[in-house]
Amino acid sequence: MTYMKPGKQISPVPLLRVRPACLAIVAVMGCALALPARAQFGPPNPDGNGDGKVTLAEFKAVSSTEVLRRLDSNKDGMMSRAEYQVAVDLMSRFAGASVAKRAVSRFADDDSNQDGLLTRSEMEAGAQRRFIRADANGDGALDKAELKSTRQAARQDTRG
Ligand SMILES: [Ca+2]
Ligand SMILES: [Ca+2]
Ligand SMILES: [Ca+2]
Repeated sequence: MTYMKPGKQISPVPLLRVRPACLAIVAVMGCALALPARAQFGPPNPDGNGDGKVTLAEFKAVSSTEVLRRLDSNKDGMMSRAEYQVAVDLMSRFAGASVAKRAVSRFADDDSNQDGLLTRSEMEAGAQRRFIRADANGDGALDKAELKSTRQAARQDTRG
């Protein structure tokens, strides 16, 4: 386990104050669907076509393409720990230390080759694992009930 200290905040990022906060949450999609703060920050809606269900494609899109678009500051197509830390700091501020800590461990989980960079495919693989876990009835889409239990599970998770 390589937790960074989520409570320790680096310098504020005024220009990025609100939008990365949304993104931050999207970056940890399991929690993302989960946070009450979601409405407050207005992150991208994972339900791309607005039909009330989130498909794997929609889920992957917000978890990789959208995350990279906002957090990949040096535009190398990968998210480094430092780039991610911006989001983690915001999460720590807006959503609490336990959510931020969870986000840090999620980065480590998704970084399969442990090189401190998340590639698009690592992010998508992580999103897919979380999606499959959340899709209780295995119909390939997350409906409201499934999103709700994911949310509850994430809360349980952040409590410990
Ligand atoms: Ca990058
Ligand atoms: Ca990696
Ligand atoms: Ca389902």
